[in-house]
Amino acid sequence: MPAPLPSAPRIHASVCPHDCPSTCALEVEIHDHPAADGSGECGGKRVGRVRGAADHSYTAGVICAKVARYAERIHHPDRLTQPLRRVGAKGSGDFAPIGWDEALDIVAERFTAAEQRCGSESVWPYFYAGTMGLVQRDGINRLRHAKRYSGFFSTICTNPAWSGFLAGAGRLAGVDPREMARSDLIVIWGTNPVSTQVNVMTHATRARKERGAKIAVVDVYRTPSMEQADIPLLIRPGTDGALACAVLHVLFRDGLADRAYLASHAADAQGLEAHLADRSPAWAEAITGLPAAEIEAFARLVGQTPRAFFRLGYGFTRSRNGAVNMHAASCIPVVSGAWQHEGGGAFHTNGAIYHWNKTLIEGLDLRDPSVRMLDQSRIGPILDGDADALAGGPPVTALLIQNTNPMAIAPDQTRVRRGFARDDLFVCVHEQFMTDTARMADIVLPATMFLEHDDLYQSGGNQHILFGPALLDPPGQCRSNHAVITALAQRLGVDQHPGFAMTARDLIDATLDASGWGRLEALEQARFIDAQPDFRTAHCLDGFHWPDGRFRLKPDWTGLTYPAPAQFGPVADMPAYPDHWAVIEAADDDHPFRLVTAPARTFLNSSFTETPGSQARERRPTLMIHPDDAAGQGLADGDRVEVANRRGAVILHVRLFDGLRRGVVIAESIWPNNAHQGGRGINSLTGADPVAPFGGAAVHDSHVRLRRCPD
Ligand SMILES: Nc1nc2c(c(=O)[nH]1)N[C@H]1C(S)=C(S)[C@@H](COP(=O)(O)OP(=O)(O)OC[C@H]3O[C@@H](n4cnc5c(=O)[nH]c(N)nc54)[C@H](O)[C@@H]3O)O[C@H]1N2
Ligand SMILES: Nc1nc2c(c(=O)[nH]1)N[C@H]1C(S)=C(S)[C@@H](COP(=O)(O)OP(=O)(O)OC[C@H]3O[C@@H](n4cnc5c(=O)[nH]c(N)nc54)[C@H](O)[C@@H]3O)O[C@H]1N2
Ligand code: SF4
Ligand SMILES: [Mo]
Repeated sequence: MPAPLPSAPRIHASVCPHDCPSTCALEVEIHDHPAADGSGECGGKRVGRVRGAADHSYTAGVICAKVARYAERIHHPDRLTQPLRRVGAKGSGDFAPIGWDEALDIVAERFTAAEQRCGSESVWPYFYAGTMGLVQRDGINRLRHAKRYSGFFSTICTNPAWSGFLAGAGRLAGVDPREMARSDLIVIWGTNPVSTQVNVMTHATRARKERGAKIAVVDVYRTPSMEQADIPLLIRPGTDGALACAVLHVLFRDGLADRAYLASHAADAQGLEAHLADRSPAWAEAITGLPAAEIEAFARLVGQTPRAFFRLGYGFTRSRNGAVNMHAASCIPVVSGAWQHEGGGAFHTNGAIYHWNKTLIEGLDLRDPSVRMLDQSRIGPILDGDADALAGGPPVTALLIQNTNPMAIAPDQTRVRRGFARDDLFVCVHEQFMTDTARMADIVLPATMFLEHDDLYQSGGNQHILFGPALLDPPGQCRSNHAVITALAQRLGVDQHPGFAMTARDLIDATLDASGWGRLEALEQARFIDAQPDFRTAHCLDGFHWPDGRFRLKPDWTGLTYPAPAQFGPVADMPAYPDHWAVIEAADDDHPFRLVTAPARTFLNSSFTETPGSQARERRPTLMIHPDDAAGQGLADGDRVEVANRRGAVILHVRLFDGLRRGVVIAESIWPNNAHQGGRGINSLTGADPVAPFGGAAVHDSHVRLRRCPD
């Protein structure tokens, strides 16, 4: 008897939970699946197609291919569905199923034992943005504050970018990104939106179609975004400060600086002009590799286009001079005066517009500021016992990990591995898949996916607040992060905080209310809140976010106090004005190449590396190299090559590619370790030394040498 056809799918509103600035509003098809026994009964609900919401003004019906295929991920046969206990050696992958109660009891016992031995700071809750939902991502902080466990400086992604933007504008907000559609020049700087946040292209290409706008892309290789650009600006990694200085030089030199605007809206314009006198396009050509004539032409177009929109990404800040480069680029639309015009100005992120009160979610009322904070990016040195990275406190002997995969994505993997392999370290990983990190755990707990739990989302790359409801029963025994945190708080005797007694829904409702965004019911009805500030505010017409309202062309780096309470790295050496700060890991005789580990189009960090659609597209870990460089190294297309520096070595396959400057190589990332021959992943090559002024990982700033592997 043929199996009955699935019933017609129902469409439900949801939100993409992944770590992507777009935070797309989704429409998810869900249908009844026939039972496997052929009885004609319903065998559970399944996800069908996932689309972008057409009536959401930023998503505008468009999402990326990897999320459109989400059925592959949520119904993946390799999903973790039961708690596991390690029975073999660390990292062996030998686990046996156990019950939830037993698993949670073990975790609570081991955390208590760690605390009794070396104090509460020896336990480190370690989490990141695998889900961007405020309840499921940040609730772990409530447990941390209640128990006075070590704090978590989340540096890895945003700190160089945010501090660079803040140093000038004073606030993490910018012009409405939908205004790109009303621009005449869109400068996509150090981001590859075709791969990493597709909706930027929706609005930028609309401007091109409707107004004849030009699109410029600044990157270090010919990305899919640069392929679509009218003005490709191909530079060497870590040299954006030099490009920005030369553009500013031309603006001042050629009478294209808006001096009236500078007089009312900026500080230190005269000092900047004098400083730039010898930062000419020829000077910048020598540093960036971009011909001076191309810099001149771009600078003149910027100076002559009032509606010039600078979409500043993260990629160009993942270098040791990243904060300086972000600040330098952000000075351009100030000096040209573009900020005053509709369709002009700058946008990096909208983090500041949401004014959340997260006291209930994070237990901020329990926070003790004297408890030590540990730097996310330095997990390698921290687990490896580095006294400086441990901030003078006890060793970390217990980890609780949610929403992140540090055994693949954190820099300085040689030390990360050594740390995770320690016999005296207890590790609990709450995950959806058996990731590289879960494989190193003592206890693995199975986690829900976004369609299986309730959560609240904000968009960094646009201006919306959205609710993502639980639409499906979780497979097997999966539990949400909120459920795990609450169960651990009970076992550890710290569940008095009201946040532990509430459901995720109640936490969302109360947080919306406390933050001035109304109640959950209203959000559910409306599906999303457009939180865009008005035009005057967004364009800083009445001033930037400093007491005197003036954009800081000469930033006070040591005076910044956000995004972290403490500064790291060589802050005192940061240049006073925009400049090329030569702290990058320059090529040398032993390491003639500079490596950038840009994102792969159908992976999201290390997520989606498990889905067949993404694996088929990305094929295998690859090194893109200029054909002339390859010839010089005796490398041919398809050869295996060992890429190495003092931190480690990785084996990749060569792909000849002429869309980059000589001496630059690209490895689109982040593959699981075991996808590489030898089991070493790309972050074996990247450094964990902190980026000034607030830490971060310079994952696009490594020098390497190449050696052809014998056949
Ligand atoms: N498909 C996909 N989408 C993603 C991700 C992913 O891994 N894959 N990651 C997500 C996350 S966590 C984030 S934070 C965002 C980040 O998204 P982006 O802001 O786009 O930042 P990156 O992904 O680091 O890099 C973007 C581009 O920066 C370029 N780049 C590197 N160094 C330099 C430089 O020195 N100068 C210039 N001008 N360009 C440089 C890289 O070549 C790359 O093309 O994307 C999110 N979206
Ligand atoms: N070489 C190199 N390294 C990089 C980067 C780079 O460009 N190059 N990019 C850096 C950047 S920008 C970032 S943000 C980091 C990101 O690195 P990660 O934070 O590790 O991001 P993902 O690899 O996406 O891992 C998220 C994990 O969370 C899990 N997860 C998702 N939702 C949930 C949930 O609800 N509950 C639980 N318990 N787990 C969940 C997923 O299964 C996934 O394994 O990587 C950084 N590392
Ligand atoms: S573009 Fe980003 S936010 Fe949108 S569906 Fe893809 S990963 Fe999610
Ligand atoms: Mo990120």
